[in-house]
Amino acid sequence: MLNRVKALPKNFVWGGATAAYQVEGATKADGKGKTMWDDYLKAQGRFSPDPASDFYHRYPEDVKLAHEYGLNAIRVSIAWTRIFPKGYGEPNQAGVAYYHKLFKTCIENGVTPYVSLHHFDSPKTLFDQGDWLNRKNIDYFVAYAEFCFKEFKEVKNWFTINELISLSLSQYIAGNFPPNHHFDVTSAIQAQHNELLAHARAVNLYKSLHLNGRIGLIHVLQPIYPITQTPANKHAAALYDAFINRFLLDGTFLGDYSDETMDLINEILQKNNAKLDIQAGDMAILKQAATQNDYFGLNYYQSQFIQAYDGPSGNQFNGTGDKGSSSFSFHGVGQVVPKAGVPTTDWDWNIYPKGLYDILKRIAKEYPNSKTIYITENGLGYKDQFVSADQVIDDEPRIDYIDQHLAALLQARKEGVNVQGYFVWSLQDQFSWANGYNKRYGLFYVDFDTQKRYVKKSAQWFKELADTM
Ligand code: BGP
Repeated sequence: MLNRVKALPKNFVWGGATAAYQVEGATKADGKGKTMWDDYLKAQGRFSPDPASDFYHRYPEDVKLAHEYGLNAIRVSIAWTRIFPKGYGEPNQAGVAYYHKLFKTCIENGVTPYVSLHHFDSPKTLFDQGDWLNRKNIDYFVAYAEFCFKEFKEVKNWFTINELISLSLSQYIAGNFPPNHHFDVTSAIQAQHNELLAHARAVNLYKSLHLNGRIGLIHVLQPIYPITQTPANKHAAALYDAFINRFLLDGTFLGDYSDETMDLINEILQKNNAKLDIQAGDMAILKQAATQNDYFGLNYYQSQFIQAYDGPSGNQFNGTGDKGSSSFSFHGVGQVVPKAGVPTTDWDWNIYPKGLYDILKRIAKEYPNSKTIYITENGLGYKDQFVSADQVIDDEPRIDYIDQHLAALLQARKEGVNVQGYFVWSLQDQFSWANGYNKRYGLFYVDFDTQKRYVKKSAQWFKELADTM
């Protein structure tokens, strides 16, 4: 890899990624409002979002570590409820001041902030009013975005929303995010459409303000492969791909849902007695934004192998890291099946770097409006073992994982795909939404009792890459 990264330009973006709720802690500090997670996690009793990685207080140390280990960028998100505790109303000046300090620290350390406005942490007040299923939520989001665009002028790289599909799938299909609905297909597809509208309106607004910066959104993409090449399995893969990838990609970069995409979506809706409400004027908003995105953030972790399935929907979520405990079957769409020879993580995620290469090639070919691509998340969830304070934590499997995915990225670049950056998920260990604290991703180990940071082997390796470029 060391030799191969020499092919990258000096200004290639090497980043570490974080999300406000997963790292900040301090969920009640300085006037912050509740998110949809606070009461939910408390009632669940599995783990607490406090103190998380205490980034709210320790960001100077983390930003410094990022810089020392060769990173020139960081993904952070703004907690909507630090700015507007209820999601709307008067801005909370303590929250505003915190983000000014954070961005200043990043910039002073040569670590460029890439800032998302929404990373799974909907304000509780708005969640109770229907979250993204309530069209008024779009207005609230755009007002919040407008405030941030005008206030945080030091931010030059914006993302509107992180992973629309993960949010809607986890909330309404898999049922492992609040409000825990299972296979509520109407809500899942409607939330996707409404979030796309919110993104598009924020982009259109940003462009009209003529601020000196860039904006885009982040999709997590999971290439879907038929487990065998039978017509039924191929159709199942096309259906599931439409539901989790294509609908959103069309909406984002074509500003339209193509006829082929809608045929597949309508088949899923019909088979599941579901519907989608697209209102007059919606598509014009998407169309206007489709060519205005400056870049595209692509999160990639895994691909899926699918076989045709007409039985009842059902799923088992592996939220513990007990290998082999998950299953997913979607009526009239398909069933997720293991693929011989493809290794999996303890959480049953397929390790399949070829999927990253395939999806990059597809995006470049089918969605040229995506323009510049940044890999905004990629990494391995692993049960890292702490040995002693003077011993570097050995996370060789993470190095292998990143190495293989970087190789896929470099191959796609060589073949003309315009990838300009890579953010490892995650900068430091942080809790995982539906898994808790034992699923670690960081380049830096966090002792969650003392909040001390320790270097992992992957951080040292990453620094070597950065120094070689
Ligand atoms: C993405 C999210 C991140 C992060 C990551 C790992 O979907 O944007 O916030 O959590 O996945 O996922 P998990 O924590 O479920 O392993």
